[in-house]
Amino acid sequence: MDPEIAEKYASWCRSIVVEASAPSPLLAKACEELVGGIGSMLGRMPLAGGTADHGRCVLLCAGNSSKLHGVVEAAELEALGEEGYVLRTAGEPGRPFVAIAGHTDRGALYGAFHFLRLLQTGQNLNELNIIEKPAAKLRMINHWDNMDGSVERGYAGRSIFYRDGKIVTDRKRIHDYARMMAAVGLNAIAINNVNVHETETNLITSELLPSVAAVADIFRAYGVRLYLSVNFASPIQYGGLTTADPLDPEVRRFWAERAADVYRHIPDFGGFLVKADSEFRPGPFTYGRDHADGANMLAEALRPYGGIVVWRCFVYDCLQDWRDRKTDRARAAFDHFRPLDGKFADNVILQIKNGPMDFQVREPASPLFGGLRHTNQVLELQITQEYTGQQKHLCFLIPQWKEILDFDTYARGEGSTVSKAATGELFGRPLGGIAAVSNIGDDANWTGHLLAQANYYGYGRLVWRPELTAEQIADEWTRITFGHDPAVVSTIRRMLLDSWTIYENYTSPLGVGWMVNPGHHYGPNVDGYEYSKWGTYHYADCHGIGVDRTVKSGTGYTGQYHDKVASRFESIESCPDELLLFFHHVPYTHVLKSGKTVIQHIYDTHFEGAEQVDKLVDVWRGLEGRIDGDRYASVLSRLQEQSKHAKEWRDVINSYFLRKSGIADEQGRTIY
Ligand code: BDP
Repeated sequence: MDPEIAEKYASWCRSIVVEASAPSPLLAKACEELVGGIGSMLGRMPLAGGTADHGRCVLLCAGNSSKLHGVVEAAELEALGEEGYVLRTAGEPGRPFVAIAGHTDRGALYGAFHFLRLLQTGQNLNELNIIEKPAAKLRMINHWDNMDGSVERGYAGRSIFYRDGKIVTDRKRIHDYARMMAAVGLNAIAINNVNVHETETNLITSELLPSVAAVADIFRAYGVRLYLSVNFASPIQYGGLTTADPLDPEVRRFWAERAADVYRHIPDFGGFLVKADSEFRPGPFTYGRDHADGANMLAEALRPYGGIVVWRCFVYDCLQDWRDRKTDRARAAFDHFRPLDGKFADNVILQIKNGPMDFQVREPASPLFGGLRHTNQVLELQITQEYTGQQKHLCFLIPQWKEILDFDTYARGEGSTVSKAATGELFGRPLGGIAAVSNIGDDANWTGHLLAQANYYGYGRLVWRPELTAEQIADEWTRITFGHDPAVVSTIRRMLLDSWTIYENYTSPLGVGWMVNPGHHYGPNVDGYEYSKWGTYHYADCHGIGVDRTVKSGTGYTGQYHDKVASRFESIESCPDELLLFFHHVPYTHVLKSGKTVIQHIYDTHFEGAEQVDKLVDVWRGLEGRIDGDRYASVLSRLQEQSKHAKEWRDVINSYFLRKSGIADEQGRTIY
């Protein structure tokens, strides 16, 4: 830190004064974080305790306090709700202080982290007046961690939670992780894979609940609630029953008992997360019941304790080949859940993936946003880079998420964004929020690719304040992580901001998706999913490519959107280029809005994308000596791998389309 700024900060931060009506563990943590954070940044430990009567200080308050008199009024505090805070510079001349005030201790904790962020990003403290509260109530992380220690779609080492069928006993990493979640404003975590494997995941049994409770304690200390993924067939598995039929009284009794047991161990348990009737997971369909029956049964079991059911909408028949074009995997979530709108209990939230397929590099927003009016919903994003380079490639996902959040569904006229639908604001729903699949593991730097940390960080920041720009988030993360050297900041910020476009350039073109190796989903394989049953096709032949999802001649998917959106996607003229092949089957000679033909666009973007990655390597090399050697080397080696791999992508895709179309590259470049 610049010594002059450090000196200024030190003058404010000599002591932390804590004010609360009652002692609170969360407030104690907030104070601990301030002391530790300030101490490590300034090299001088502030004094915790003391009074605000001597010189400058930081005043940390939960609830009303006489010290806030004339600084933050009671009504203003109350308006902050459960999680908001005020950061304000106040006090008499000669005795000024910075107030960090929440209506609750949780608000004060988030305020403390915000204060630390101000120091990390070099802000002036003299005239602070910041008032914040989160846009989304539920700000959740889903872990796809398995109890054998593996992580489904994990690219950053092994699970921090499990080893050999048990919860780890050394929980230091979990503790650090809880701090990290709170630092970016997250408040909920599901700690096990949505694919709850029968034989090993028995976290809701009396045997394992004590260790689950110990993990819940760690998260609670930082304001994070614990959730568990459950297997819909648990009554058969652990209950000795022969059915999991949601309307069966014995099944209902089983779940009521499990819920009671869970809450005996974890009184503030969040609830269950459920993947049912999807990709071989059991569900209500087996018993001729629908998903409202299934979700409501669990909701009833959790209701006495204030728990909720987070029920996933990622439901489709993965064994259905729809080459007859009568069905379409993209349609599945809407077709299943729209008819059930209004039938879910009020403690059920439907968790909807951002797009209708599955976390591809580019998809339109799911039509369920704006399509469900009487149902709580939560947006599901994927931080882990399953289809976006698996944390070997650089892909900063905030711009992608922003496009989704800002997508206008027109459900209630202009301005009916996905963000408002997910938070519950659009239809006045009591529950709502955003969930995302974690990208962390036990790698020392958490995320494998160091720069992939920016996705986790940015996720937290964005769900707190969706109006933050990708630029702001990239800038913040870079400064917090690497300091303020202007060359470092501008280089890394630019790399992050360009990376999604670069990745898209050399991978699946124009929204068509899926040209990856089946199974592990890393690397190019143009026809890998073209002749299988997963419903993920591009229909390339010698004439053209793309999926006709129009009402007029295709699968009718466009009709799931509200009129204004539907007609934009339905017509080739108004469909945005970047989604053209998601919605339309066109000849290779079709001319895009950019003026290029589809085939030339494919060639150009693939050559360009691979070159752009080479440039990323070059600009990163320019930072040698400006950042520490370890981090420099670790990012460099990932970028070098990306550069090699981007060329493989380029060559596989370009040669495939050259052979399919028989149309040469206008620029005569070599295509292998
Ligand atoms: C897909 C993943 C698969 C997950 C599934 C899901 O490939 O591993 O189980 O999503 O979200 O993206 O349930």
